[in-house]
Amino acid sequence: MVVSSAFLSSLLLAPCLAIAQSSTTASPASSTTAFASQFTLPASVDEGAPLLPTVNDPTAPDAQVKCPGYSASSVRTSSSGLTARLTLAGTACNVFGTDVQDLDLRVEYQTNSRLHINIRPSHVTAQNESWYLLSTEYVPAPSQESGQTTTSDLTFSWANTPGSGFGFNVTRNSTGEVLFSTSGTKLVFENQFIELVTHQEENYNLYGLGEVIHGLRLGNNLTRTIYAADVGDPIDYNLYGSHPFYLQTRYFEVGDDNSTTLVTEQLDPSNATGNYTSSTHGVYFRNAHGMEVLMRPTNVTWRTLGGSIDLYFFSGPTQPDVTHQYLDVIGMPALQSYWGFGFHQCRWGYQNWSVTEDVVNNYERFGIPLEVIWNDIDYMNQYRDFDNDPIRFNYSAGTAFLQRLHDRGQHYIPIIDSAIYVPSPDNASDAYQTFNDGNETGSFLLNPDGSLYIGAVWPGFTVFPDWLTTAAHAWWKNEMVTWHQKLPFDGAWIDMNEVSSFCVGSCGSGNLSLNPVHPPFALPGEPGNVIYDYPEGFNLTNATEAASASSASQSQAEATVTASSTTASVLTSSSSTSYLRTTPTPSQRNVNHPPYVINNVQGDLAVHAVSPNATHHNGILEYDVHNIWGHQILQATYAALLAAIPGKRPFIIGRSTFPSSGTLAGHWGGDNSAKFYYMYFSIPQALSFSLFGIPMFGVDTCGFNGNSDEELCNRWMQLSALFPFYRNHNTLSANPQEAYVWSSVIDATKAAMNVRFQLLPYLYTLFYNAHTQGDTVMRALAWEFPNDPSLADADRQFVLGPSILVTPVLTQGATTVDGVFPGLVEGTDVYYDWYNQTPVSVPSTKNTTIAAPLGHLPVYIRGGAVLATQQMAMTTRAARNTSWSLIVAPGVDGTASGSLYLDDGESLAPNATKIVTFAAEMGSLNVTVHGNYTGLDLPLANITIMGVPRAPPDNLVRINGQPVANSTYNATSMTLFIGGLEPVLGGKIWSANWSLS
Ligand code: MIG
Repeated sequence: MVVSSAFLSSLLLAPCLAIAQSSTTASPASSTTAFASQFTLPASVDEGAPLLPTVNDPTAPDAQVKCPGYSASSVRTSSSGLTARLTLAGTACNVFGTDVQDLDLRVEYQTNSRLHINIRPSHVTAQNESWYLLSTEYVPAPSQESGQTTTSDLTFSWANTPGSGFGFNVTRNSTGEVLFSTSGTKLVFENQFIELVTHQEENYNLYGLGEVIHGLRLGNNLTRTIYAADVGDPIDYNLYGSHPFYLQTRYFEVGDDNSTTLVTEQLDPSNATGNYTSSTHGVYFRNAHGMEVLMRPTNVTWRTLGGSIDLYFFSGPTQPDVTHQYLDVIGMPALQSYWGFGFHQCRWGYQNWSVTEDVVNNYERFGIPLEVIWNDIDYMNQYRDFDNDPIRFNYSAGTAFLQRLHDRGQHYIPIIDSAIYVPSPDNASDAYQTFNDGNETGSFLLNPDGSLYIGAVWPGFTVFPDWLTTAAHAWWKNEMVTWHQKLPFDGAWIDMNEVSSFCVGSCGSGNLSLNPVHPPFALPGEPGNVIYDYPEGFNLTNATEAASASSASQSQAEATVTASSTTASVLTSSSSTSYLRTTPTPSQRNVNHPPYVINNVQGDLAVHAVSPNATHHNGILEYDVHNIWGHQILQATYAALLAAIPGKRPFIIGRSTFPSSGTLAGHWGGDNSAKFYYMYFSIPQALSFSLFGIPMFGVDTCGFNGNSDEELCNRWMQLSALFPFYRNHNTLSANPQEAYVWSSVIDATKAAMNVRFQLLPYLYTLFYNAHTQGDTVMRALAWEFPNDPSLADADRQFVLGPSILVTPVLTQGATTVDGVFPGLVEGTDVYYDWYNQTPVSVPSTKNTTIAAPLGHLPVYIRGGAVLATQQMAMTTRAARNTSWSLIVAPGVDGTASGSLYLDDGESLAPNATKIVTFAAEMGSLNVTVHGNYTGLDLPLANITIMGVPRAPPDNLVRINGQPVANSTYNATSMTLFIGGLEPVLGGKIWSANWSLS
């Protein structure tokens, strides 16, 4: 193929791009789309300017030294808050932008527990000095609750301090703690840089600030860059989602005289033996710009590339309080459909309908429940959205397949990519109506000159929806509804919505006749891509396979030697590169290369993403709204699914998220690898998303990149079974890892699914509580046991709701796992082994070694719970038809309680619901029914009461006063098992109140 001169010249014009060799490739080795000979973009199209992140740049100016700060005047105080003018207190420093002379401060006591502070420029002096104030149309920003007076538990105070100027404190009145303090530091407010420095005590406990792959507790030596990025789960870097929210917990040791001392070290379980309390608060910085939070030993510094200071403070004083208060602002999590809690199987590389259906059939053949089968981009016609490949995934065969799935109570989810193919203007047969429809309605992002912004993703050169237009939302809805008429899918998997583009800038402009172009890198399995290795210990546990794998990778390595030597020379030559540093131009913004360089994982802001200068139809630059692109496609998709499937809760799993995304969608952890440490990271990532209001979370079980193996997949299929979103997903050309691939994994999966299915009514009730009250679903130990400072960084265990403790094996080769049973040694809590129902005996130390041979997931019921369970079945629809059981697990005081939410499991606004509450104390259980949903009024098969010290005398087990014939006591496990309930209770267990004594 001849390379167009327009394309070459566009490369030559780009100053920092070296021209790598261009090549044509035949159809990719294991790709499922057969292309004709195709132009491959050179790797250089995705290279940005060489940048040194400011946090790593020893020559960078220190704004705290150079800048004058502000001074407050015209302060007006009212019962509901305060307003003031902030004026630059000296000569402008212009360190990373142009200083703004006058700012407006507005403080609002919004509720008793919520304080809002906004600082923004007083007036816009020039168009190109503007700062984008995030519209409430896109991201909610509630104002004061009417009638709010000064009963707030938070107090805002301020002072003009000589030398530093205006600073403020936020104090919690009930505890007297200063929660947030900028006193004595300078406020810096420039058109491309805002800095707010806050004081912190030593060893502070901060959580959140996502999305990041990191331990749950963030520590005090971390720069949290927030800038939505398409990148495969690097540790400690910015990732897909943007969540500028943190939760902070302080622990206090209580002295004999009731005095309290702040705990400033991380305690381990053995030395946390005193008497402690804690308090927790939250801070949300509502800003969609590229951002950085510098966590340092005694301060936390916020920096953003624009916008306003829009801070919400939540007084807590407990984690559940803070989460409720935060979710009051950003919105409660969507209630998921019941079927969404079934098991999902996905992979990149199911080449056609019959391969896909084989997977479904294999699950059935091996007796493993499967709820949802997914297709990745393989199904698309040359990677075009809303367009199935006419041969491999044609609509009529697909519709018949989906009918078979739906008949069996199963579901189907396709991936939908964020970018839209632009057909070649030279080739009439390349026409693509989806593009035309969007283009005609002005639904796509533009260049500053008003032409289409054209990047590159899987299909070739692409455009990107402009979600700030109503046209784009209408167009997207129409596309989805039309496509749904051809193929009745059940939900949507939204990928690449950071929004990702494989080249810097509008690389397709002038080059469209080359379309469809191949991405500027090799796909998995194509020559030149990475060679997959295996998880840790594979050579020990799979010796024979390991030997053949190593010889295979040897020959693969020889085949790719050219590619890797190219990479090496690129690295060598870049070591001599000098960095691009830009300096502020008065009153102008450099959006592509801001003077302040955030530590973006991709370097240049335009690498592997739509460039900051891409322009919305209303004139707003992508620079100002980059982090909400991912959220807005979820909004559009939610509306579209509701139109396509009226009245049903939209099922959406999205990659890039922002505060409020949980009201629309769930999230998966992105491109992890088949490594034990990524299995560990799934826990802190999930717990962080609990704080972000996105409880529908799970990761690519068994690992995305790389080859999984039997041991890892065995452990991981078990662990993920206790996560809300349970999906196995794999990359293109990696070895298969469906649960039926290894016999031990089949057994382990069924064992863990058995637990999951029994707990589905409980999990669903937890989601109902999340949706209605803002409760979390997956919980950190620290949140459930707030007075134990040794749990501050506990993230190798978790609690599902309040009552299910999960202590997984996370390391290769282990047959035991160390974990804690919080409160057990102290005598405040008891636990029961899920499998044998026996109370856990009190260990001598808090950290306990638990037997966990391969195939066993340690799960415990925390005393104090009444759980209503159903049974495992091949689908959740079938499970909903099984009879009920009750588990009563008393706490140390002998009482237990619980609740159960019931509805049809799918209606957005169910016309009938039911809530059943359970209250047990020594010798009795009362069941109270509210509401009129009758769909799950099925028989009660049995009741298991745990921790019963001795057998009750004959005939003394009664229901509604009538003796129950069938009860057995097991002295070893101390359980009382009561069966034969149907004659007494009838076949409709939730139709009326009843009691057991
Ligand atoms: O960069 O659609 O995170 O789950 O399999 C690859 C192919 C694009 C990234 C997603 C991954 C998905 C893959 N996609």
